[in-house]
Amino acid sequence: MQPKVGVIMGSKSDWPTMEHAVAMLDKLGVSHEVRVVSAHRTPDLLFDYAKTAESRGLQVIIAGAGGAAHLPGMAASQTCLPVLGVPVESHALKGMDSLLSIVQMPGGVPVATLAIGKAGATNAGILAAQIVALQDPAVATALKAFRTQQTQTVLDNPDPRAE
Ligand code: RP5
Repeated sequence: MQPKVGVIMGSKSDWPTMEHAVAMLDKLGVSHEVRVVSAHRTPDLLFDYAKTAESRGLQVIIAGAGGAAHLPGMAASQTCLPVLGVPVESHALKGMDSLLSIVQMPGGVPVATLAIGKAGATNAGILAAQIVALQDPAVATALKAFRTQQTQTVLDNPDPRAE
């Protein structure tokens, strides 16, 4: 199926975080592709990927990176597609460096920045599905079912001490 979401990350070492975004896309039935694209190790590949994303049928890009995390911002500079940035938790600064690198875009080239780590990657997958759902009724239905089930799970388990 033609991918609607592109999931890119700066390094293979980002995968344990970014796999949570992909898991949500799988769960919600959103077609996607996954690539390692590094802003500083493969800059030409990054430019080519972002420049051709829209013409290849992508509707959203999820970009995860850690440290001096310029991947989401550089991707956003080369496309008008929405770019969702996931700050990957770094060893030295626990992802604060990644978060600030991604969130502090100068006005004019936005990156929608998620939380650090697993929660951010999970929410990036859900948010990408919400964007795709604007034009895809099957994904909209899957999203509503996911939210309903999530609510029901909390309501069904009111006692935090229960196994
Ligand atoms: C960034 O540098 C990547 O996104 C990764 O989070 C970080 C470390 O990369 P590796 O040295 O593990 O390849 O570009």
